[in-house]
Amino acid sequence: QATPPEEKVKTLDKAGVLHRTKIVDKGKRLRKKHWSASWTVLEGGILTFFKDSKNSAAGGLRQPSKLSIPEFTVDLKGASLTWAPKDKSSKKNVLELRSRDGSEYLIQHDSEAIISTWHSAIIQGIQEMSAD
Ligand code: I3S
Repeated sequence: QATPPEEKVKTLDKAGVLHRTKIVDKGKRLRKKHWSASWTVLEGGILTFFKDSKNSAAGGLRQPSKLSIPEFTVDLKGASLTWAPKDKSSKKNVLELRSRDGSEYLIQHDSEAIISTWHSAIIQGIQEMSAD
């Protein structure tokens, strides 16, 4: 008797305003860091950083605008996440996300509690997307 297929585990969804900067684009280190506070959404194993906007920096946890345009989308399948080493940034609470295509992002929030929930959620997303 065949066992029923396992139900797909839902990725933990999360959204909020984070500071982020892309530092490597597909293996190529970018010359300049551009930190910005932007609306960030984790949904279905994809992390989306929306374009910086006045609204996203000031709007707290509300979605800033229907017109927000994604700037970077990171497929968490095959990605890895670590706490960034001190030489990557002088800021506190910085996460380093590496995507499978060789891009790297730094993600930061002044609140250790908030960055920790993002750390857990992204790790969970990576595990779910990368499971067989
Ligand atoms: O890796 P860097 O160059 O020290 O990154 C800093 C710069 O991006 C800096 O911009 P200016 O070069 O325009 O000053 C930013 O203001 C800093 O925040 C960056 O360093 P941290 O340590 O904050 O990631």
